[in-house]
Amino acid sequence: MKRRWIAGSWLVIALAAFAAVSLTVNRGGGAGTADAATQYFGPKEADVTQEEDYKVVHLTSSKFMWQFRDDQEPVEVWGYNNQIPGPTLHFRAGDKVRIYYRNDLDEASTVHWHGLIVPNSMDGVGLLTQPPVMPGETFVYEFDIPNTPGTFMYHAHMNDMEQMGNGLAGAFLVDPRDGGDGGYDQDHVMYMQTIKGHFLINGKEFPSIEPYIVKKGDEIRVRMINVGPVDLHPMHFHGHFVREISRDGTAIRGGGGVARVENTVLVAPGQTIDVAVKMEAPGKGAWLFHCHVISHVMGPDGKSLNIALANGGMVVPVAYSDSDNFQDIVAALTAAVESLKKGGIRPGSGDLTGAIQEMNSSMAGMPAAGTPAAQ
Ligand SMILES: [Cu+2]
Repeated sequence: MKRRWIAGSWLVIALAAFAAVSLTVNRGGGAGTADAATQYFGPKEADVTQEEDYKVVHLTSSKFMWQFRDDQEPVEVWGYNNQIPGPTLHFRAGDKVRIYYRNDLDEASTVHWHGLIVPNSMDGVGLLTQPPVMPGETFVYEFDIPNTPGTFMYHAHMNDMEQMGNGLAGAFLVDPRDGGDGGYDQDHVMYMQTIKGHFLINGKEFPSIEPYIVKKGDEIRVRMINVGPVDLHPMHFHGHFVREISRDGTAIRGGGGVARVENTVLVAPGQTIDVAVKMEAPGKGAWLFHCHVISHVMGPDGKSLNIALANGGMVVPVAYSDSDNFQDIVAALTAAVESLKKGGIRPGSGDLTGAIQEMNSSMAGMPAAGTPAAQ
């Protein structure tokens, strides 16, 4: 079941966050209030049931219609359980899992558990480690989750270019056996995929990608996963440095050195990189976390990112809900999103001037150029 992205959702999410913050403040004595357990943000997780000692999930591959942006017509994709990406599989190290895979495509397929070391017969390479799962058939995968907590993926492993290229993949997360996992304030899955010329994060392109709503001092984890069959994505975070904490599910230990700290993280196809980010941007405000291959921040009709000209692609807005001007930020972004949804703004057209005027009025309360932002 896909989440419905409603018009003005930026406003809804942002104001909900703002309300939550206000609520905390109003309670009084908020200082020292313990944070809730890590909040998880990402694609919908698979439903898990129990059979004997096994945790059980069901995956069904099929073709269905999917909207990359809520203001565009749905297009046909191939995926698992009628969602892009497929449901996130989320287990603990040591779990015994049983995955019923049913193939409702009109061609053979299999599923590969990418990055997890499983018995060879469960590795999911069609015609090499198992017979192809034919249309209408079900194959049962069973294996123990290895003791390697981290971020992984799963994907089809037959006719790969077409099957993965149309969407047959998902995220696979493994928590430590004791369930404890770093104590981050937020845990985000940033699942990158290209389908039919659309550059997607969590199955959507900007402006239908959910923003990160943070507070100063938060530490967030972002689990970056690149499932695209071809493209590399240098993910660039304005205003923040990130610290790599894991690659391909393997924790990066200090080892006397310093963990890689950078501003742009290159994620290759088939790779996962987890980063931790301390949210301490100067003046709080709103920042972009986006792919720096500029053609990946364009829609299929070739308009590249400028907040007024944005036309899609791999852009995650990040906004501090405790900014003094948070309501102005929300208004400006909402105006930008709404103006581009009217069919896109073309440079040189009257639309652009009008849209920029509209945004300028929304940004009236934001710091003027040259004004040092308050910390
Ligand atoms: Cu990219």
